[in-house]
Amino acid sequence: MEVGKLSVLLLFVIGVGSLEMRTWGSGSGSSSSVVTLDCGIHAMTPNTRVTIQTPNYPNDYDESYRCQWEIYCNSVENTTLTMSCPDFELEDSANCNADRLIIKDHDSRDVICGDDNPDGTTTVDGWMRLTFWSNIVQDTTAKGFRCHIWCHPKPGTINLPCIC
Ligand SMILES: *[C@@H]1O[C@H](CO)[C@@H](O)[C@H](O)[C@H]1NC(C)=O
Ligand SMILES: [Ca+2]
Repeated sequence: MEVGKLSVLLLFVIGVGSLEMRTWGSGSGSSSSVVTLDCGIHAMTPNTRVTIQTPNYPNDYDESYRCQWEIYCNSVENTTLTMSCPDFELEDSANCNADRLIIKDHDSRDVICGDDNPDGTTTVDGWMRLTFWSNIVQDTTAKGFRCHIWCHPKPGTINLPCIC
């Protein structure tokens, strides 16, 4: 894809994301006042944080649910992302074959479940992709998670303003 088309697509996704966020914030009557990211692609800047959580949190998440969050911090090469998760509880299973969270950065890929809290996980640069997946078996869900993701500048680097 051409860079121009890609940035238009990115802006569109970010635009739709923030629109839905506002709709949720005003209409859902949720007990939580925390603004959380919708599934999709999100851009952020150094020294800020975003929050993701499972649907219905702190009540149990749904069966057969998938959500992927792709997060970019500008500039990607001069930043890292660190997860801070006050709460993490997924259905536990061998090899996380049931419900799982997949955490991917440009260096590695981790699959976690149960109470294997990813708190403190730090990426190699300012990009990560988180995929939450609950299985279709009509049985176990759990409370799920809420995680904050902080973007920090790498020491000794300069973060140029985002050109997007
Ligand atoms: C990253 O940091 C280096 C070193 O400070 C700087 O020269 C470079 O321009 C920065 N790159 C971006 C894209 O911000
Ligand atoms: Ca399950």
